[in-house]
Amino acid sequence: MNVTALRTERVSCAAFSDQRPGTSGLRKKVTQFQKPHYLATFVQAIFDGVGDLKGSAIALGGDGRFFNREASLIILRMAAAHGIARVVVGRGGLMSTPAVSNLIRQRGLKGGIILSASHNPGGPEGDFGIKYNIANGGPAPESITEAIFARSQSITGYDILPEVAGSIDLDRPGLQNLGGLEVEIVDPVADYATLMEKLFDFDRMRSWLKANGMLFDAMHAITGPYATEILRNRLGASPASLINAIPKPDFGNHHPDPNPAHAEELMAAMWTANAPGLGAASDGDGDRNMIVGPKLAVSPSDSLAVMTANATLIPGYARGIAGVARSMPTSRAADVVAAELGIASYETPTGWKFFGNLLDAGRVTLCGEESYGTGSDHVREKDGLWAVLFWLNLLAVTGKSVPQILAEHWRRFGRHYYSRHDYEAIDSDKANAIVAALRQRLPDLQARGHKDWRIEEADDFRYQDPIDGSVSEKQGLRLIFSNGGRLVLRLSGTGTVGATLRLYLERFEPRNSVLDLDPQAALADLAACAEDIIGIRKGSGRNAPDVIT
Ligand code: VG1
Ligand code: CO
Repeated sequence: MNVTALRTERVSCAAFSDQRPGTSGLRKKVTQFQKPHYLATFVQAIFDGVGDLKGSAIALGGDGRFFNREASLIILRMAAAHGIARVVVGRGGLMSTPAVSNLIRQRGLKGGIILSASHNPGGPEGDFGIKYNIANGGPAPESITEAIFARSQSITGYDILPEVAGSIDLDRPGLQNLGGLEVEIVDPVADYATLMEKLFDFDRMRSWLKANGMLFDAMHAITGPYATEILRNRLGASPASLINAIPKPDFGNHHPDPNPAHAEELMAAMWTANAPGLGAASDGDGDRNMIVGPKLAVSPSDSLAVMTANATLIPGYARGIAGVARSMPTSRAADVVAAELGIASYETPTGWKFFGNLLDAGRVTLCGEESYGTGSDHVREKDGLWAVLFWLNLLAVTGKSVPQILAEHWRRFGRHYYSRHDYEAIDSDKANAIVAALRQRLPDLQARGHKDWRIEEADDFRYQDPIDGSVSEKQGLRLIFSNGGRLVLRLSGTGTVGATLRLYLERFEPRNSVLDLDPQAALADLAACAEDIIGIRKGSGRNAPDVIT
């Protein structure tokens, strides 16, 4: 090969002002990422911002959405130009977020790049995203994402191996060379499936599945091949128990978001008379999960609490768990369990990156978010299929149904009625004004309220990481009521159009009170109170939330 052709090319271009990573990486419309130099400048900012990647080995995988393949090839050419030694890539450029986390950890890689906008819609008109994970397998902490952003703002160009210098076949397993860079294409599923077999009792789960059946909705996203290997091949689930299991670049035109609003097909099936014992779904990149029983959708906050209470029944956690962490807006159901079990509990800002230090330090074993995310110290990301297998294992060892497990849990610990109301893609100025107005009024809100609802505390959540001491301010406005209720308001950091306001509502009922209400009915008073105090509808001009979960 011509030696000059291998020489890297320096492309000069201007910085883009909108490359600050949000809750989970940089997410924009595909059309934005397709603009000349847009992806490349951000990748260069990652390489420069992270700092010491030259000569190291990293992972690369994506959720298969539109632009995944093109982006993978650009990143490989840039990795070669930057002097990275090896990139381990999922076949086809595909790998779920938890599997990338596992790959980084198992292979001792320096870090990894994940191409995903997670639950956001895909396709040419949809969203794309990119994020960097560090050597522990978890999302880069704010210190690193801020360094990446700072670099993106001063960038004047990037280095890339010219296309004529060679190419990579993303579908061919094994080692290939690209201008001195070793590219190793691996099976995205095998190692992850092996890890799952170590944590769970596959024999009992197999028998349970045979008797009770399940329905898993992969939402045309990345978990299709994982579910096929684990649920069908290794656990013997019937072919009919997997739906939407073929990944598509546009997710079949659906929102790959596992919640009752978006997983319609699954919900309909679980509300029929002959519903299987377990229903479940996961999101675009495979880190979220929804658990559904016959005619009952498990609230993610309850799911975390149930897992915490029952962890020792699962082989991987039989020796007990160190503690549990939840993001601030997640209901406090897990805290009640932790207190009863005498284990530690932590409250962190929204986003998995805040759990990393607690997991690394061995302070917690389980973590969860209200946004259909649960995970453990087996990786450093939330993990959709892991959560489904956890529940499957729990059902198999207890012999109880999902509704029974929930009812017994509430009778033991009380129930946190919980809901999130999302007002999506509203005008950014209006959204910011609503948040700013509430923030300003926080000191005056003490003792204000509505009927039985009296505010006891009102603050702007500030988190100090107990391990490294780093501080994160303005992580959500909290109104805590004297009757144990709570309202939280925050702006989403994953949307790509306008601003999305999230209102989180929570009300606690002790063990001996009414535990079987419909959550929306149970929270109707609090919702009225929220409108009274915060005035989202008035301020945004919307009559109702776009999505209620
Ligand atoms: C949302 C969720 C948050 C989650 C994040 C990434 O963030 O609320 O809990 O960690 O998405 O999940 P936000 O800022 O829009 O509220 V995923 O599966 O989209 O990577
Ligand atoms: Co996700």
